[in-house]
Amino acid sequence: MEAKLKQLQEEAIEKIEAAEGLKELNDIRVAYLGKKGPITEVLKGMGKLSAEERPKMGALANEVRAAVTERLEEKSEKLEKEAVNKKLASETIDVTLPGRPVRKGRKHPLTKIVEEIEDLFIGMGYSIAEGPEVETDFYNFEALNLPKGHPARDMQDSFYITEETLLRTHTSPVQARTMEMHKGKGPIKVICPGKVYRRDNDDATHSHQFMQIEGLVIGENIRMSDLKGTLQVFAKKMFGEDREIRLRPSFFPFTEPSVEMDITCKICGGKGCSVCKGTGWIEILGAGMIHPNVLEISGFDSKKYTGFAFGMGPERIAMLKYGIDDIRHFYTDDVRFLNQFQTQE
Ligand code: FA5
Repeated sequence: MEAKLKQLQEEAIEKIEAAEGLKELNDIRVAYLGKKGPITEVLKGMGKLSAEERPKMGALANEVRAAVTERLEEKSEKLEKEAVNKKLASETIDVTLPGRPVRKGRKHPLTKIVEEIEDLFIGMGYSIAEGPEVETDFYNFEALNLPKGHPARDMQDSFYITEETLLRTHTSPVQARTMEMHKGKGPIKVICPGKVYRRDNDDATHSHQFMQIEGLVIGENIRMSDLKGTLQVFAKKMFGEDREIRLRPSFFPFTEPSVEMDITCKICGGKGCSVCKGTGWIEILGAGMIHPNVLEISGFDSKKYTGFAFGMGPERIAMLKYGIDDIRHFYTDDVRFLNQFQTQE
């Protein structure tokens, strides 16, 4: 029996040494140490032994079990370590490989134009003011000298939400809100960029949703010449030093006098062509000196304070600057159009 046990030990250890995987090792454990294994079988014959030999054999059997178990554990640890090392080696990252290019989004041409205009005015000491797109009738019209029923309301076809609220038709309500916030005290020097909405039919130069940038300056002794000088600086910085401006009389209920500003046509240099409809000039914005009624409605003393305001459409400005022939390109997300602006960050 002793020889048999020793032989089983050698046999099991040989197999353990030769084992190549954890599963194989487990099979060996079950085969040799399990209830139906050969060691247990041998021990079952202990009953036939003498009382002296029985404890000796029992101790030997335990030694064999312990030796096999120890080897199994050692080998299992070794195989586990090897498996981990193999996995680590296979998952090593080669940091010298070139990375995959990430496709970067770019700013929309309209965003770029708005930011360019903002920067230009910030450079002249303006700050930025914003207001809600869903506006009250009061700020959109009444505070701007356009009481209910005023015929000039027809100049801006509106999307009404309720009797008293609408999608703002221009950025001028931000003027009114800013003035109200200043509680009758100047100076004020802001520009107000944002989206506006009108029930205009979409065509090459009109959109039912578009952007505007409003300018507002209030102080003591602000004159028409300040407005003209400001607009001249803006036009030359935006379109080039060689461009001239002209102011034409116009009408807005919130400014008096009111003007529209034209710049010389880039295509013909002022001689007249199809783009400027033969006039040599292209209209860019509306402006004027703030009407005393508007100053008073917003709490400013119109004897002490004067001011000017202007409102422009960045889409139209971008169209002129980049030679874009249809305003709808800004809103149809055609990447062939958008990609043309990728170099100008
Ligand atoms: C106004 O909206 C005035 N609030 C501007 C103003 C402000 C005047 C302060 C005086 C003092 P007007 O309706 O002309 O004015 O619009 C201003 C600019 O918005 C236009 O010059 C044009 O560039 C742009 N615009 C008007 N309607 C549309 C439209 N449907 N689609 C695209 N741009 C438009």
